[in-house]
Amino acid sequence: MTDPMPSAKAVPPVLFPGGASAPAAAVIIPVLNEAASIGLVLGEIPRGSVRHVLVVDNGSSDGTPEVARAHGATVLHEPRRGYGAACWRGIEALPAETKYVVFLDGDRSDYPDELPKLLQPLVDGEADFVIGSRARGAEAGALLPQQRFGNWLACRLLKRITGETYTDLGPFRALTRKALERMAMRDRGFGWTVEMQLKAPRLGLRTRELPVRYRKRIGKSKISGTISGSARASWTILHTLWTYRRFDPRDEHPAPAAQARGAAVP
Ligand SMILES: Nc1nc2c(ncn2[C@@H]2O[C@H](COP(=O)(O)OP(=O)(O)OP(=O)(O)O)[C@@H](O)[C@H]2O)c(=O)[nH]1
Ligand SMILES: [Mg+2]
Repeated sequence: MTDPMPSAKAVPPVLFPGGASAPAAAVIIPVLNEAASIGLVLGEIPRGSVRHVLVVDNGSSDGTPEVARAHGATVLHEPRRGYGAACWRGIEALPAETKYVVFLDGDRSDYPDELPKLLQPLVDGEADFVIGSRARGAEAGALLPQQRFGNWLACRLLKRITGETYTDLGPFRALTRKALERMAMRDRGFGWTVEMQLKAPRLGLRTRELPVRYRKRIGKSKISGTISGSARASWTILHTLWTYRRFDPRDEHPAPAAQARGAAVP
């Protein structure tokens, strides 16, 4: 069985600008060809809100890593394609001091200036897991109809399976490192967000949804903007729900067949 939370790797991440006196938080940003947006995303992370920003690249061909590095991020490379694979690589490289972990997309759909709002309940010890919900804060056209439907369906199924009420599977989210360790994340594709939301109530985590704004992405859509991408993401989400429907932290982890499937993105 894989180590659920490998220890920090030998290469220490660089301190993000203004991070010296920030809470012990690290941001993980999975990216694939986001050169047009990643600099803006990094520039909009409020200075002093986090210590480290780890941008995890899957072999971008447009110079994304160079732009990220120039904007103060630590850049990591992950050879296995997939959103979850990139997130996992970031987890593997978390500095030992990290207590809070934030996930954020690199396409500038989210508003990084809302990061302190998501972190606050963790820092105050009032929540273990904070999800940015776009249900009410998305500008027109930012969430495509198929995304809205997919989120609605997944949230209904989550309610049925776990009893927990969610309004979104938003990628902008924050959790304590302890909560993340207990989740022992397995999905390496787009089942990542739903796996977290299914496991959280079963683990007895204190989850809070906070409204966040959401805008149209910069650059080329890789998932929800294409029919094949949407179909693959939907399949992965449903498969992940099915795989973990009986998840019980007291049992051994089920081995999901979909772990690597659905991870590949064109
Ligand atoms: N490292 C890595 N990052 C990825 C991969 N696929 C997507 N991403 C990144 O994950 C984030 C979310 O992907 P998006 O393409 O924005 O997915 P989405 O928001 O569902 O849909 P669109 O914005 O319409 O494409 C972005 O920062 C992408 O660059 C991948 O295979 N590897
Ligand atoms: Mg996006």
